[in-house]
Amino acid sequence: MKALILVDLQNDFMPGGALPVTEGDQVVPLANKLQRRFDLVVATQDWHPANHGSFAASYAGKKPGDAIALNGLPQVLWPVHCVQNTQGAAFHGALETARIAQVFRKGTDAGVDSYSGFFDNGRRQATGLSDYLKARGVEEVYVCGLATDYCVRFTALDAESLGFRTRLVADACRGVELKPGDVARAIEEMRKAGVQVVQGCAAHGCP
Ligand code: VGL
Ligand code: ZN
Repeated sequence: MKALILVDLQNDFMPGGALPVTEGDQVVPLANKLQRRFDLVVATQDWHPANHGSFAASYAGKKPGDAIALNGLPQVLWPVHCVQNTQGAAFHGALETARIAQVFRKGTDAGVDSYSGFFDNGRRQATGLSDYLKARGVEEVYVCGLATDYCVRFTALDAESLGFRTRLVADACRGVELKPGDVARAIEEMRKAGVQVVQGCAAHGCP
């Protein structure tokens, strides 16, 4: 059994959003096409309280891109994004949601960020995604979405370490690229960890 994991296809990560990923919207049509090839589709949703500790605005004198320690973990500070129940946290309007069996929300604890769809960054709290997939007999996962160098990367690395055969659909992802080369380094890191990098456009066509 294989499942597709759609990572953070939310308005705030799209061009014009609060934490825009270049060409983030361009992966949505391919994400829709990919869904039709899977019996099980799940999605993650970055879902922060308004005072989240990953927001630069939560600290006097800090700006997005600054690095701090958040309860002992290294933390890059971000613009305020994906605040619970806001339009920025909603899925992109063109994303087909009818076949998404379950949405896993993350980043809900103000004291710890959560890039992976499986665990918070301290790996203390699970979202339930692993148990959900294992209960349904999933052995293989395909990961796509935003952002390649953050949430996609940590979701794929955790999937692999949890024992799922893990595929990254590279052309159905885009990255933040805070530093030039971050996306290429993230893909190499995933590959070295055992994630197989595949392309979706060749088989499914891209607009
Ligand atoms: C993400 C930065 C902060 C992501 C989420 O979805 O990759 N990046 N929160
Ligand atoms: Zn976030």
